[in-house]
Amino acid sequence: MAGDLRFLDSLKGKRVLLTFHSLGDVDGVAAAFALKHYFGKDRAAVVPVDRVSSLTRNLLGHTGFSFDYPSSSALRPEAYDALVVLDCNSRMLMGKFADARAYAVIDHHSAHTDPLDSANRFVNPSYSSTCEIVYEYLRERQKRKKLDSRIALLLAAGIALDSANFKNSREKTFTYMGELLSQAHTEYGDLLELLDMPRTVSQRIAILGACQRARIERARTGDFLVATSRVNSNEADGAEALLSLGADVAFVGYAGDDARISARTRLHLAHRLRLTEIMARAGKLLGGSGGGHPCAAGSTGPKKSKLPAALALCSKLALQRLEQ
Ligand SMILES: [Mn+2]
Repeated sequence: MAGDLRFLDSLKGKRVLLTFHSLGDVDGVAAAFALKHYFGKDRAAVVPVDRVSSLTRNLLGHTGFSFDYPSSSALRPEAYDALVVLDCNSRMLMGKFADARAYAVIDHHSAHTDPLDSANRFVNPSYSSTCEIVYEYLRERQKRKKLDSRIALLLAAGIALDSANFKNSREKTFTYMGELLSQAHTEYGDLLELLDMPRTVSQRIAILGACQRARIERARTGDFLVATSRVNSNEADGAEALLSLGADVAFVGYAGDDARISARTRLHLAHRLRLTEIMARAGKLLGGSGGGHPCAAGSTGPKKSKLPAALALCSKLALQRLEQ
């Protein structure tokens, strides 16, 4: 497979700028730091589009890495030879980089309807995570040379999180995790403990609010339940909570600076539901786009007033597909 990423080979020693989607998560950030170390940590740089998740900040603190620029606004793009976008293939999610010409886009999400302009592209949803793609490349290129233990820990964290603890995994994912844990000198249990962030009170309020306001619809055939709800923050946590409480599909909306919907479903319903396609249609209604994973997808757009209609569209499409 590393052959598919051979376009990265020429970047060694170059001034490479590495970035990832808006509201960066561990997977994108870890993949970026791993490649920065491989290309040459004095010349390559990592910059977030905007802020990153609190878990990501925790892990960076733990491993001692920091961004070369605090945000893309502090950046001088002319100082770099190539832009590499990780864990994202959507213009909508790239903020200031939306119109940049990237040297490469590397992602494990399904292809969005608003692709980034790039000379090279590796977008393959059969991988659990961008960290898995990047590790597969590095292990072939580095042969027996071990990774920096902190880089190995970050990559392992990215795989654990984006595979949803191996729910979205292939056999190879387990092999890679074993190799990474050994290079990180860490046991899996200790990794999970490191990634287990206690919920804040605002998260708990959002989750309970999502349950309180949930609208439950039952499919006319089968025993399927579709839940839709709205929250004032943490829509992804809300959707996950509804699923864990018994919904088969959950759509949770949020309207702040923009409108967002977070969607979740169970693995065995993923093919039937085609959640990423539902999110693409909802995203269009919101004036933006949508996509993601078969079991965890999202849409976002500027038209906040369309959020109720977009949520209604989501539940209608989900019910239709479950009743087929
Ligand atoms: Mn990812």
